[in-house]
Amino acid sequence: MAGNSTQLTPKVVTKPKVERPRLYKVILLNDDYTPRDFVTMVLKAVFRMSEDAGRRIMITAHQKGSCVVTVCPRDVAETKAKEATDLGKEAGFPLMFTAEPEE
Ligand code: TYC
Repeated sequence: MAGNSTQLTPKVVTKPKVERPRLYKVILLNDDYTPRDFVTMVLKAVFRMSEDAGRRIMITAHQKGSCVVTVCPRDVAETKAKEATDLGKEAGFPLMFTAEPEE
């Protein structure tokens, strides 16, 4: 037989680990000053929600202190949280959205 045609089977097969990018939650925080209709309007404008969905999230934050608005990649979460917070600031309200990693 010409050459060495022995087939070697590797003993250890390493499976490449593909890490999923971590997702971030955008959280709406309650305050005592921002009007309810304004909060709902911001949710509709920034997070493309229906009136109904926006109102339900606003009421949940109002009653419980905070509410998860959406879960998405970090850059989107941070950009939207800032956009939404800035709309409140421009109108003179202390409306606050934060972005934090999911567990
Ligand atoms: N608590 C506010 C009020 O009574 C309304 C409000 C709801 C503000 C949710 C912020 O995230 C919020 N006018």
